[in-house]
Amino acid sequence: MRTWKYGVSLAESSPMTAPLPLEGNLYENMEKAALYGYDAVEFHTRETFSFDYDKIEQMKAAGKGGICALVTGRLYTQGHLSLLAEDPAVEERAIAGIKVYLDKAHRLGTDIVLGWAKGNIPADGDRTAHLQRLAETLKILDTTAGERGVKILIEVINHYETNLFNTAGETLAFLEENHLDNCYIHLDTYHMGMEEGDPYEAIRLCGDRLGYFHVADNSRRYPGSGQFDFQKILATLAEIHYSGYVTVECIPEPDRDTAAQKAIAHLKACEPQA
Ligand code: LER
Ligand code: MN
Repeated sequence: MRTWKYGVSLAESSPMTAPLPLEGNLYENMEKAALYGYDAVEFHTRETFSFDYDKIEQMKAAGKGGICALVTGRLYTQGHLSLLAEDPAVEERAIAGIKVYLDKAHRLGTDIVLGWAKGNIPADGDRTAHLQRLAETLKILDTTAGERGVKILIEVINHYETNLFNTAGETLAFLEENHLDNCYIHLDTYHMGMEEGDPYEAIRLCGDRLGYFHVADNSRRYPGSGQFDFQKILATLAEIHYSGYVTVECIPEPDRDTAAQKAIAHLKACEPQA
């Protein structure tokens, strides 16, 4: 029987409006997540965060969870850096920042999520030229990721939040055309609900290029609180032999602990039998 790997999102500090169920100290939350039945936490942090690598190793060995991904979004939201920045000095600092995440992910034995930190194409910008520049930048990072044995998980995000990589098809074509072999697709049920005509076909389209998967229900509250069919979603992931993490990234309502606990209970109840 296949085993599912579940993660839950965490930041040291996060408002109740953000879709991160857990908040606070990394190590305490790794332990809490493990207690709730998760295999790991996804950590949203700055590239400067100082990890206690020995402690994390000890916790992993003791079955007290691990880290399933480092999320780079704060490089953009707090550091105001992005790979598509118009100012070359800002772009350089963004590349350097992502390389620091890659180094840390390598030491932790995990992967990195690249979403907002890729940036946006300016409203009056030449789309083809910007995509070409992003491809060249990602090629550099793809090489570093390969050397570190780390995957770059490129999140497909709805068009209200970003103006590129809004669908699985668009993102897959970009990765394939540019031979970005260490970059993988990261889908999120919340964004798929807005952008994909058929979310199950989107999963099938990604196939073995699907590297990571976020789950929230249609209102972005915990899976099981709304209309999405998680039995069918997990069955489709099983169909493509997806072996990565299924990570809960949902609004912490009615409260953080209830959201995290109800989410995993629902996902486990939806796992395909046999
Ligand atoms: C991040 O994983 C995400 O899904 C974005 O919508 C930012 O919240
Ligand atoms: Mn997401």
